[in-house]
This record gives sequence, C-alpha cells and structure tokens, in this order.
Amino acid sequence: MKIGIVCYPTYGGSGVIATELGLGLARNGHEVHFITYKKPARLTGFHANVYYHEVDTQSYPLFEFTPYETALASKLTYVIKYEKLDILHVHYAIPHASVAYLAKQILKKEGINIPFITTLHGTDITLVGNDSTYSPLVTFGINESDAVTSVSESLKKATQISFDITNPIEVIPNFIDFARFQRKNKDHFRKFIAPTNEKIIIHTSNFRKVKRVEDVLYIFGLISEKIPSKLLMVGDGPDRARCEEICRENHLCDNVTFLGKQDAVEELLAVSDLFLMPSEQESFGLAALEAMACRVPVVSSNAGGLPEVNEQGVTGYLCEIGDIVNMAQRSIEILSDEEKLLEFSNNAYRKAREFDLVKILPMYENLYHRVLMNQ
Ligand code: GMT
Repeated sequence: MKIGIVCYPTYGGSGVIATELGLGLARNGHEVHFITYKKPARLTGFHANVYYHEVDTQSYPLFEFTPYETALASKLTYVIKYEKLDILHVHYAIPHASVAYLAKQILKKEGINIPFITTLHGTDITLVGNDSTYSPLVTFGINESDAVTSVSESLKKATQISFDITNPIEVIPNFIDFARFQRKNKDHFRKFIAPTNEKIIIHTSNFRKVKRVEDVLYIFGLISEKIPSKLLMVGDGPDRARCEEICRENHLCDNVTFLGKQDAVEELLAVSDLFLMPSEQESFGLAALEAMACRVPVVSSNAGGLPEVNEQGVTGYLCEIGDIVNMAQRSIEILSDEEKLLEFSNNAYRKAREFDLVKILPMYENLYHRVLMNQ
C-alpha cells in the first residue's frame, strides 16, 4: 500500500507513535509518505520505502497567523495525487482530521478518491478539542473520517461523552518497538549517574502543566529522605524552570539532573529503577510503556488510560492525582525491597509485551485493508 502519514513532528507521543508506525509499515514493505511541517523527531537516518514531504508554510505581512491548515491541505493534494497514495492516516484530530477532509473534497473534484483515517491521541480530545473554540470542527472531522481509532478505551469513552460522535471508534493502543527499548547492560553508565549505587528514578515528559512535573520533585524529595537515590529529569517544556527552582528551594540539586530533550531515552531507561508519571491527564501514557519495556516499574496517577497500561500492585502502583505522599510511599515500598523490585520489573516487562509493535502494527494494516475494501 502507499500510505500518507500526517502528524505533529515534535517529541510528543502522537508524533512518536505516528513515526514509529510509519517506519514499521515501511519495514513491512509499504510505501510510506510523511507529510509534516518539520522532520519528525524520530525520523532519523535513511529508511527504504520512506519519503518525507515538508509542508511549506509561507508567511506574508498580512497574515497575523501563518495558515498552516491551508498549506497542509494544498501539500496533501499534491502528494496524494502525484505519489498516487492509497490511503491517508492523520494523527491528532486538530486540525488534521478536517484538513484531510478538505484535501479529500478537493481531490474528489478531480476524480481521485482518498480515504482517510484519524487517530485520536488524547490532548486533541481531553484538553483542547472539547473547548468550544475547536469542538464543532473536531466533531465534524471525526464523523467524516473513513475510520477512527483511539489509543485507549478510556479515550474512546471520553470522546463519545464529549462530542456528538456518529462514527464507530476502534481502539488500537500505543505500541513499543522492543528492538529499541530493552534493558541493556550499561553498568559504566549507571556508575556515572549513581556512583555509590543509589537507586535511579526517572521522569520523561514535555514538562507541560498536564504532566504535573512539580509533583515529581516533591515525590522524589520524600523518597530521598528514606532511600539514597538520584532523579533523572528528561525532556523540556514550560514547567522546567519552576522545577529547577523547586530543586534549589528544597536542596535537591545534588541528586537531581535535568538532561533536557534526549534522543536515546531508552539508554537512560535501561539503567533506571523506577519511573514516575503523576500526570493530570494521560490518554495512554506512552512514556510509561517505554519504561516498562526496559523493565522499569511505574508509579503513576490513575488518570485516563494509565490503568490500561500500569497494573495496580503488579507493574507498579496507581495513585490519586496529586497524592504526592502516597506516590512516595509506594515508590519507597518498591525500591526498599530488592525482591519486590525484581518482581515488579519482570511484571512491567511482561505487560509491555502485550503492546509489542509486532502485535499492534497488523491491527493498523488490517484496518487500512478494511477501509480500502469499503471504498
Ligand atoms: O503527552 C503529551 O503531552 C503528548 C501527547 C500528544 O498528543 O502528542 O501525548 C498523547 O498521545 C500519546 C500517544 O498516543 C499518549 O501516549 C499520551 O498519553 C497522550 N497524552 C495525554 O493524553 C496527555
């Protein structure tokens, strides 16, 4: 098949999933065309069957806002027409679903039929999408899609509650590439981070409000009173400066390292003992899954789809959003007992296996075939 993929090319989970999906499809022999405004963060190196088309957003003094949607719709019409795409898969409803609809209508006038699939990732529904600023177009885009997928049961329900949805929504969860995410022997690396064998706790995110990154530091403060430990803060975003301030105020700086955006996050996960994810909202929690694939147990909030990934008392613990004390207690429980740590670590890996790319990718291929058959 010739498949077009549209996504946000940043470090966010939706862009990661879209890129990894495209690369997986290309390895399976499909021709994949990424159409994005910047090269996706995970699209590095050369890959057979993979093509990249940059959306050129022309500015003009009259435009207070660059018309990204118009540029994307135009680019899509060219790529679909000249590369003879069979199907288009857009990730993140805003604005990609309605832009795909627009491109489809333009091409229809030329006798070209392009079905499109929309994958809902979370913030497009739970945070921004249901605001009246966007909701009419989000509803329209979802209902006009030839198929709609959501990354968790929780997100599917949230979508059905928040919008007037007439289209069926199929759940296809986030996935993990075990060729990349696995525990590797990196003792030298571990020694550098934790020279006197401290426990290594890790958090990765885009440091947005929804991630409650400040909680990570308060939780760590409580853990480190009981257990010699180091905290790795991976990623960057609006709340990073406040987090660094909290470290200074609470005298945590010697044990907390802010690493900024990292490409090889798997290498850091591979030496970690515990992953913290206190998010306010999380439709799935891809970062937690990445940790689990590297045998790292997770202490998280119970928001959104997290209970579908992190199993209470098995792969880690789920606590109420904002319950810093409980999250710290649960972390100490795991980290202070080597047997328990090993058991949770093995369970985390086993659970992550359920989301192996090898199992999930055929679900998308199957969906593409079904959509094409119905045309
Ligand atoms: O979590 C983020 O801030 C990034 C966001 C995105 O839209 O790119 O991630 C969302 O999609 C991921 C991939 O499907 C999910 O694993 C994340 O849980 C989801 N984030 C939220 O719901 C906050």
